[in-house]
Amino acid sequence: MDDVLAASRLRLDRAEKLIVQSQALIFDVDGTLAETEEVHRQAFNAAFVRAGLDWCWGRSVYKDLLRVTGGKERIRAFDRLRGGASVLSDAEIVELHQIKTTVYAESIASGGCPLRPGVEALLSAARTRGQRLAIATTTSRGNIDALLGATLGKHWEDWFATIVAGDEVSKKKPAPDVYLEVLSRLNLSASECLAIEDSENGLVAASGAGIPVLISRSAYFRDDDFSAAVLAVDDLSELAGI
Ligand code: XBP
Ligand code: MG
Repeated sequence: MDDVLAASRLRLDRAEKLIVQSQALIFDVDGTLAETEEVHRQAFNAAFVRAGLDWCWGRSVYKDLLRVTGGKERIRAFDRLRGGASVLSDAEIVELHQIKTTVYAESIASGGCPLRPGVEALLSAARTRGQRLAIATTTSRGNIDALLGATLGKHWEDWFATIVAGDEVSKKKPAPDVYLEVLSRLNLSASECLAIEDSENGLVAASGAGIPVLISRSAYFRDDDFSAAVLAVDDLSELAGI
């Protein structure tokens, strides 16, 4: 028991050092900054209705589908999973995803999803310490704008040194591309940064780029394997004392 306590104390100490001493904190968006995945799921379902498809993703199906990162890729994976011939062409997937993005962004912009506990406090504390902030996400650029405009205000972009969204890199998470692009734009090495993520896909992506990872567990990814993370917390308010 003493060994377990000592090990968790060590993890917490390392996480605290990384939070305070890193040159930059790099944040995932979905699940990390806000519990957005339910809003995404409902937006997908609304888009299916508008497109005349008889698809409906319940929570359990969506949990499995979340293994596929990116909305367009998720739609394509579901279409293939159903067996038989694919219903949708690439162009139709892009169109369907555009409807989903509009529904999602409208819902988020109307204040439908607050930041998770401890998020704004960590962002503000990092700015006060002179650390740079960045975003490395799979989601579309307009969705980040909708979420952070509604929560941090219209000057939210001033908070971040750089923002890299899913369609700006060739491979989405769990590939490391989005994190490698952030490092290159920040002109920092991986060990000078800390990534804050909520999913195993995100952990693999950031770790693949060599960046240490702090996990803030979210609703859909609570049971993922986070053993490679520096620390996993239930939400960032657990670190409020730092
Ligand atoms: C988030 C995602 C996103 C959203 C949908 O992954 O996988 O695809 O579910 O966003 P992460 P889009 O948090 O690891 O970045 O529909 O805009 O692609
Ligand atoms: Mg996430």
